[in-house]
Parts: sequence; C-alpha cells; structure tokens
Amino acid sequence: MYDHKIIEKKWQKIWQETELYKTSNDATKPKYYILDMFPYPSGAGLHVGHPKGYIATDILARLKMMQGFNVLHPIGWDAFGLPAENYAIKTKTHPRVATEKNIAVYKEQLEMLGFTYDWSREIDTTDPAYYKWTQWAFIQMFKKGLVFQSSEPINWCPSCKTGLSNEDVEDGACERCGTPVEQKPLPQWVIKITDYAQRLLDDLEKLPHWEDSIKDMQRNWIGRSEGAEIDFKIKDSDVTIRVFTTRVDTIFGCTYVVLAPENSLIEELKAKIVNLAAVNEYCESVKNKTTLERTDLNKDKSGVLLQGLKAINPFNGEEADIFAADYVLNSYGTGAVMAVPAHDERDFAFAEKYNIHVKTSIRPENDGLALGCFTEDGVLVNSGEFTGLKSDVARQNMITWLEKNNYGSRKINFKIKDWVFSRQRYWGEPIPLIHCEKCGVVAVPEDQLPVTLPDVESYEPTGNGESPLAGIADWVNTTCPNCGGAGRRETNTMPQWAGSSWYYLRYIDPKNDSALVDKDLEKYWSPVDFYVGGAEHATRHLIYARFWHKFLFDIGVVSHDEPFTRLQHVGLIMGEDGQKMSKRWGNVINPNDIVEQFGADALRIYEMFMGPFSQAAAWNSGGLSGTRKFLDRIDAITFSDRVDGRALNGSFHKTIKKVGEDIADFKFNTAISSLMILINEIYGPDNKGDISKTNYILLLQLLAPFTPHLVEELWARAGEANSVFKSTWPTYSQELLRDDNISLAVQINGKLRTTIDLPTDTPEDVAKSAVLANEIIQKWLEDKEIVKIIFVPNKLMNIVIK
Ligand code: ANZ
Ligand code: ZN
Repeated sequence: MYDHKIIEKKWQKIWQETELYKTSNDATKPKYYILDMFPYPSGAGLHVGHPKGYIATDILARLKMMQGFNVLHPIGWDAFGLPAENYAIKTKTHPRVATEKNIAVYKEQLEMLGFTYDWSREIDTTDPAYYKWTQWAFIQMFKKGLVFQSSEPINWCPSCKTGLSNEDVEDGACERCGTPVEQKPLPQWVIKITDYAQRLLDDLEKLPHWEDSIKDMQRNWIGRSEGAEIDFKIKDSDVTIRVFTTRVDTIFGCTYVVLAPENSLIEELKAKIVNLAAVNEYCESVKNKTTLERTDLNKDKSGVLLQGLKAINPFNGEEADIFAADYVLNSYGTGAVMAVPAHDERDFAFAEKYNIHVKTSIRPENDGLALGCFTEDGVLVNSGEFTGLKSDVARQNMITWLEKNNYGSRKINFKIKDWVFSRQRYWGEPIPLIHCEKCGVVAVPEDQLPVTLPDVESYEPTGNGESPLAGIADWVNTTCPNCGGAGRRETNTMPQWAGSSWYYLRYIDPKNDSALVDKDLEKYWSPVDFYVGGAEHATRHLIYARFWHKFLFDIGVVSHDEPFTRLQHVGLIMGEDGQKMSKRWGNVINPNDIVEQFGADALRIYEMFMGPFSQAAAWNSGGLSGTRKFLDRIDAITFSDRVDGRALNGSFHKTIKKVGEDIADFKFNTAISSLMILINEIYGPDNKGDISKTNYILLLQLLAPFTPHLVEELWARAGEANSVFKSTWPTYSQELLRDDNISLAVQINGKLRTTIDLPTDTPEDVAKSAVLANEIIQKWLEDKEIVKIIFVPNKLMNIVIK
C-alpha cells in the first residue's frame, strides 16, 4: 500500500515548483482549450459532486498535453451574487471579505485534487480589473442601441427584493429562493437580446458537437412562432384590436376575442365599457397572480365580459364578444388573442365556463368526426372561400388575403424576452451610466472605467426598488461627462450572469489592461474546444454567453461567432440515499474526508467509474475501498528486463486505442474498465504481476491522466527523469490490434451449422481440416458427397453437398 498523503503532497509541490501546468502562448503548437463552468465560491465549500466535471476535464487536459497540444485549462471565480451579500448582511462583514475567504477554501480543495490549472490565469469576476471589461462591453452595447430603459412591469422577487430576468424565474418562482415572483413596474435597464433571437436559433445548426437535449432546450427557450397579426375592428369605434395567432386557418371558428387584463386598450376603450367598475375590479385582482397560475392549463379560467363592445372578424364580418381574461399575457405577442374554442384547449375551457358558442372550422383530414376540442391541423370547414383547403395551405392563402386587404400581416414571435439587466442589490458590477438633466443618460467614458463599487454602511436591500448604492451621496453625485454639469450615477447593479457571459475570453489574456482580450491571442485560442458544466445552464448562462459573444463578434472583438465548439453536461452525483446532495438532507460528502482516507487519485478514479459521465449516479462509500485496492495493485506491479513483453503486445495496443478514444469521448467508465482488464491480465498466470520495462512505461502513461500523483511517483521510481506529462502519449499499431482468434462461420448448403475458433489468417487447407474434424460438421456430412467448398478467410466456410 502506498502512502497517498506523502505522495500526493509531494507531487503537487513539484508540479507547482516546475510550473508544469503553466500555459504558454506558443503558437507553433496546436492549441486545445478546455473549459469548466467556473464555480461560485459559497461558504459551504465543495462537496464530492462539484469536482466531477473538473476531474473529467483534467483527465482530458492531461491526455491532450501528452498528445502534444498546447492546453489551456483555466479556472476562476464567479463571485458576485446574493449568497455572499446575504452572508454579509447577516454577519456584518464586507462581501469582499467573505468572498475572499470562500475562494481560499475552494482553491485549497481544488489543489488537493491535483488539477492542471494554471493559477497565473486565475480570474475573479468581482475584481475591478476584471469587471472593468464587463462594464466596457455593456457600454459598447449601450452605444450600439442594444440597451434601453423600460418601465414595463418586470419579475420581482419580494424576498430577494430585486427585479429578475425571465431566465431567473423557474415555474413562476425566483430561481434563487423559490419565492413566487410578482410583476412590478420599475424603471429597468434592459438589453435587447431579442435582436439576436433568430441568430441564436439558427446558429445552433453550427454546433454539431453540442448535445441535442441542450440545443432543444435552447430552441424551446428562444421559442420561435410563425403566424400572423390580425386587426379586429371594434364596432362603432376607430379602435382596432390586434391579435397574434399561429392558427389563422381557424379564424372562421373565432367566437370571442380576449385582451390581457393589463392591455392598454381597456383604458382606451373605457368610455364605451358599460360595466367598467366590474372590469377594473377584475383587472386589479389579477395583479397578484403569478404567470404560472395564469397560464396553467388545468387552473380554472377567469375573465370578464367587456359589455358594450363587439369585435368584428375581418374574414366574415361576424361580431364577437370581447373579454378581459388573465390566461392571455400582456407580455407575449400583442397581448390579445382571437379565441377559437373548437380548436384551442384554453379557449375551450373558458367558453364552457362562460357559455360561449363553440364553432367548428377544422375537421381531421381522414375521418370527418372530431369530438371535443380538435387542436391539430386538418381541413377547413365553414370557412367561406377557404373551405376544403388543408390547414397549411389555408394559412398561406389567408395571410395573403390579410395583407392584400390591409387587415394584418405575417409575423414571427419569440418567447425569449429582452434581458432585464438591473438588480437592486449591492454585490454586483455598477452599471456605468450617468443621468444628467441636460444630456439624458450618458455612458461613463471608457478611460474612467472601472466604476468601482463603493463601500456602504448597510448592504440591506431597500426593497423600494433602489439599490443600497443610492444612499451614498458622494458616490452618486458626480459630473456629467458630456456637459460637466451635475450628474447622478446609475445605482442599480448588473445581474449575476453578467460576469460569466464572457469570462472564458479573459483566461486567454487575463492581465490585459488595454483590451478585453488581445486580438492575436484570441485568434489563437478561440473558440473553446471543450466546455463542461451543469445542464441547468442550458437556458441561462449558455444563452447569455452565446449572445454576449455574438455581440463581441459584431464589434470585432472576437473572431468566431460561436464561443464553444463542444459542450458536455455533467450528470449529478447524488447522495447515498439517492437524494440530491444537500445540507438539507444531511447526505453531503466532503471530498476532504475522502482524500484523507483514500487519496485524491482514488477519488478521481471512483468518480469517473461511477457510470456514464452524463448520467446521475448515487454515491457509495463502499465502492471507494475497491477503487483504492485497484490502485494498490497498480503500485505492486513489478518490471524487469528479463521479461519478454511481446505476449502482451496485443492487449496493450487495444488498451492504448480504447483509453485514448474513450477519454476524448468522455467515456471514462469504459476507459477505466479496459485498464482494469489489462491489469487483470498482467496479474494472470502468464505474468503474475511482473512485466517488461517497455510495457511498464506504457502502462504508466495510460494511467497518468486518471491517477497523476501515483503515476508520477512510479514513473520517477522507474528512473524516468522528466514528468510523465512531458512524455508522448503512446500510439498503437493497427497490425497488433487484430484479435488473435477469429470465429469462422461454417455453413452447409448456405445454412449456418456451427462456428469454429481459429487463429487469425488461418490458411484454407488448415481451416478445412479443422472444419472436417469437427463433430457437428461430421454429423451433417455423414454419407454425403461434397461438391465444393467455398472459403472466405477469417469469415466463413460453406460446404456444398449433394
Ligand atoms: C387562435 C388560435 C386557434 C390559437 C387555435 C391556437 C390554436 P405559440 O405557439 O406559443 O406562439 N396566444 C397569442 N398571444 C397570446 C398571449 N399573449 N397570451 C396567451 N396566449 C396567446 O402560441 C400562439 C397561440 O397562443 C396563438 O394562436 C394564440 O392562440 C395564443 F386553434 O390564436 B392562437
Ligand atoms: Zn428571490
């Protein structure tokens, strides 16, 4: 048994002293950029689930180093955000102090696992030298007109006391704390990410090495809908209601029209609404409902008829009632719909409740009958001149009709919303804008960046829509960079996602003070070749980062329009009880304890052997002693020059191929099993754990990416001077890969009768005598005359008989 405590510390120290993992910008070598989603350093430290992805990228990085690539495998800290701030409020320590403490703990834990990080490239999103460039990018967006101020109601978390973006809301609740989100009108800085919606969607096609599941999540989030906007005139009025529909083909079945309760048309039409008091009361009552409550198919629908108003269907002139109902959202489409209860579930439920006429306008293509609500495409009925057309053809013809008659037009809508970018909290990047009475909103001049976060007395969110920064008069009051008059700094801060939207570019050139990233370095290192992280980022970070990157591409800062060539998500490590690892369940396992008892190498192998990388798997403490035994068996292998290693050649070359390919494909569990098979063979009757020096060296190289500490120790003991990671990854010979035996199919008159194992490339005459000596074949051939024998080497022998 080797002493992991001594060995692991020893090699970590040597690696550091020799700067083994320092990445140069040597452009003569091919580059390989491997990226982990960088951690948020929380007070709790890492549990064993966190390093799974880091172990995997570390193994890949080591393989690539040995294959001769210039590898960039950096790490840093995504350290702005609420937990540090909440902790600051509770303990009255500056979030900076808490963050630094947490970073120190994380760093120690990561170093304990022996990763290849080049610490000279470490970044921290809360470092003013870093966020200077987050602010710089924001200002470029501002100058390009991508940033605007809005007072539309936004998602508000009453517990976190801050506005949120759509991406921060999960099933109607704050993604951070689970509190149901409210709608609150608040002046906000918003980034027009929707300008990029089509490109974000289209360019997913350029990403063949992203998992389909993640691309699908992005497609759904972007949510492109093709349809039409149609104007319904209001009877005896100049006002029209514009609706958005994806199903213009159903319009002859429209029996009412619905406005979202917040739709400003209600205010506009109030003089004509007979039951205005009831309508206002209803619209008021909706304010506290969450989006989820409003749109849930199963929730009871509610609404109110706008008495005194009728909408006119442009296709047939029919009059329809107008309702205000909360299942229509003001923030999507036009905030108004044409309701077709015969063909839309929600309209159907609403019509049943309010006794509204249901009129069929589509029948199924095959049989004429549809019961209840038929929501699919079909053939138009009761639809005037369009009757008999199929839905898809009808949609095209009807949109042409709309456009010709000036009743509307084709329209594409996206579900993705513009990015609400201000937070009313302390611990974030100050938004670098200045309000001036004369000049309006002015960007802080670039040479005055960064706008640093001032110290405050209290980090407590005010709750009134202002951030704690608003209370610091001498920070807020400044001069307008434009006219020199009095100006006020913007006091909202940026969302947590800002700093993480571009961090991977900064590792390329972390100390640059005059540019976000040097152009030549960016050209050399970009794009990221392999990106690994949690699937929960599919519709958050990965949308923001792709957007941010495309913007930087448009202004010439980066040379590719997609940042990440290959993306791989990490399957969760669950607790021993099968639950998610969490303090709440008391099932958290601390990696420090595992490393103490079994060593970092054992932990690395164990986590990679738990199952397919992308699948969730439960922790099993029992498994670790087995893993450790495997390492001790490796440690105990001996080598000598007396041993003839040739007998193991085939097995070694097979393993070289398998391990190299599997690591590159993130199939660590099968790579490790092939290593286990090899070790078993080494301990088999032929070798009994003693192998040739050549094979021993090969074995260490194959194991090195997985168990770097142990291998470096054995490598040095075997007399090798340099680090094993300076050696070249072995190549395999195609020739030696071939199996020693093949199984020959034996047919009689074309029918398979048996198979016979023979050495590869057995010549025909030898094969023939083996086949004819076979008992089963002899039975089939009894008293029969052989007409001819057909032989396909290494495959089959067919005996033709009379
Ligand atoms: C009439 C109709 C008939 C519709 C039918 C559907 C089926 P997606 O695919 O999500 O874009 N809609 C439009 N704006 C809405 C809003 N602000 N709030 C709630 N619902 C809204 O769906 C578009 C469909 O959702 C539109 O097409 C509209 O209902 C509804 F048989 O119009 B449809
Ligand atoms: Zn919250």
